[in-house]
Amino acid sequence: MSSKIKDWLRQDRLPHIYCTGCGNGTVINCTLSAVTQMGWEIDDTVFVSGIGCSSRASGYISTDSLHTTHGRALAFATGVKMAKPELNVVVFTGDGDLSAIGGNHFIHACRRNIDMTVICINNMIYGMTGGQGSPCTPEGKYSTTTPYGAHEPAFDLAELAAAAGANYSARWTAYHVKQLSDAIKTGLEKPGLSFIESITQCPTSYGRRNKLRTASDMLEYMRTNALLLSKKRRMEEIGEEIPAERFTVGEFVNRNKPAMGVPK
Ligand SMILES: Cc1ncc(C[n+]2csc(CCOP(=O)(O)OP(=O)(O)O)c2C)c(N)n1
Ligand code: SF4
Repeated sequence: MSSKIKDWLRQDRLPHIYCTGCGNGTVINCTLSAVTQMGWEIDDTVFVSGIGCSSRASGYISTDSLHTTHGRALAFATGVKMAKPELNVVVFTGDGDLSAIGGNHFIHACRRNIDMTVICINNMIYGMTGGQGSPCTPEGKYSTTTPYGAHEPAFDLAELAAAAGANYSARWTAYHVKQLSDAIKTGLEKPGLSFIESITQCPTSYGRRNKLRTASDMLEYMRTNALLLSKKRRMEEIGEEIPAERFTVGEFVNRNKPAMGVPK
């Protein structure tokens, strides 16, 4: 870790609460790598999050930060941006925080295209509260509330952000460290709402119920099943069947529509 990234970490909050093998640290590291490349100042940057393991991330960063109520990170972040557009606003959120209790805020923050970067750590589960199914639990997968396998189709958050109006939307995983850091940096540079989703391992609440007990099992799962968006589109064109287990990664949208909260 470069000393510049260390400067952005709140050393007095360590050790962190995360379980052994949790992927949240990787996403924090990718984010701070992108932030330091931007040359941003700590005093000009605010991190906002809701509630959940992933949302604890804002507390480990040495900027001013808001660890808010469950599902309301984007509402608080919108308030910060509207009051002080000159600040850089970055949001950490979980799949439950963002797309279950916070789903409506997500859609409307994208529709308004508010100038912030939203990083969703999607571990496909409610991690902090013991492994309940979330709107992102893939069909057929096990959780404490889907003991026979999830029956409902999962949300595709990156597609949702693009459809709702965000200027930038990308999905990678905690295995794709370089691509994830680059996508976050593109998001930080982009005026308007940037959404970056990272599929991330939670061996404790998701892995152990889905035959992926260790972090390396889960990283191997991501490596094998991530399908580049461009490749998926080619497969669809030629009518090739896409196995249910596979999920798309890449850039879903990158455009420059008018945005709210962009500093003048
Ligand atoms: C209004 C409200 N409802 C429920 C909770 C309990 N709660 C805390 S964290 C959490 C789920 C977190 O899941 P997710 O956002 O996916 O984050 P993760 O812990 O998986 O990173 C829930 C339901 C709460 N704190 N507040
Ligand atoms: S429960 Fe899952 S997401 Fe939460 S700290 Fe443990 S491994 Fe990470």
